[in-house]
Amino acid sequence: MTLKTTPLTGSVGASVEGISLSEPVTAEQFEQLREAFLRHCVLVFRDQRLAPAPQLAFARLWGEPVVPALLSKLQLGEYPEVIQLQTAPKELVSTEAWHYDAPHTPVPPKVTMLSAQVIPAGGDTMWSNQYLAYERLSPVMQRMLQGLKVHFRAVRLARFQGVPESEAPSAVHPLVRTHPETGRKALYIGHADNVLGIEGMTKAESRPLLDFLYQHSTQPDNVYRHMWRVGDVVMWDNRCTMHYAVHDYGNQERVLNRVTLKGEVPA
Ligand SMILES: O=C(O)CCC(=O)C(=O)O
Ligand SMILES: [Fe+2]
Repeated sequence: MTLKTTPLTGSVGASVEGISLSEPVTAEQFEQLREAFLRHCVLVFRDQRLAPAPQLAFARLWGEPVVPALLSKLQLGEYPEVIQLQTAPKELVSTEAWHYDAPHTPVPPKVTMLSAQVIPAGGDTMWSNQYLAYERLSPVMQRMLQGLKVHFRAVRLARFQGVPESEAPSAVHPLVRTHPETGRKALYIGHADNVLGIEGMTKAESRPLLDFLYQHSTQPDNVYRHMWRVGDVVMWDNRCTMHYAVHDYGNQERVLNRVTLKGEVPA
């Protein structure tokens, strides 16, 4: 089988055919996958039906699996590094908002990988390209943002888990981060609930700027929207994309197994 990569939009995402992720991946295949991953930021593999053990094995090729703190309740018994996402009430879910995974931690994960088990009608996931979000700003705005630091707090996740907001973990990271492997700059932001402000600025100064950057990042021409099928595996680069889980499926069943990989301190 030869591996074939096809872009899914002009901005972000590619689908990969000609590989079975439950079988050993050769060094040559991995190099092709790595190159595609760094270029397209999101990789889609259809018809994989990947069980937890092979999902973990494939994930380990890319890095070290981590168990995110506030999600430990969702661990799969036998595989604590695999979290199972299941249908939760729309009012509660933290993921129906554009976000990076865990920017409220000192070392956010670099990769997230989902393996679709049960898919309703709907329940799409969207990704934005945060390199392009940065590159499409004017040079003057780009310069203004250099050196700014953003204060993230896991407010939505805390609500979902029933933890008091004041106890939600928080962290400060650069607003413009440089990808450690590609050297490209990306906008590091998130939904207003989770992004408290910019260090040294008043709320009145930072809020309109952060709101503009959020809107700017998530324009339709910067987004790939994935319509899930059972068996899909999707992995994304959590250093240069935000994502948004659309909750339009009421209480229909939706189950995805998720692995995240240890990242680097954003710089
Ligand atoms: O449910 C989804 O489609 C994505 C959920 C999410 O935000 C994540 O797994 O990080
Ligand atoms: Fe997420």
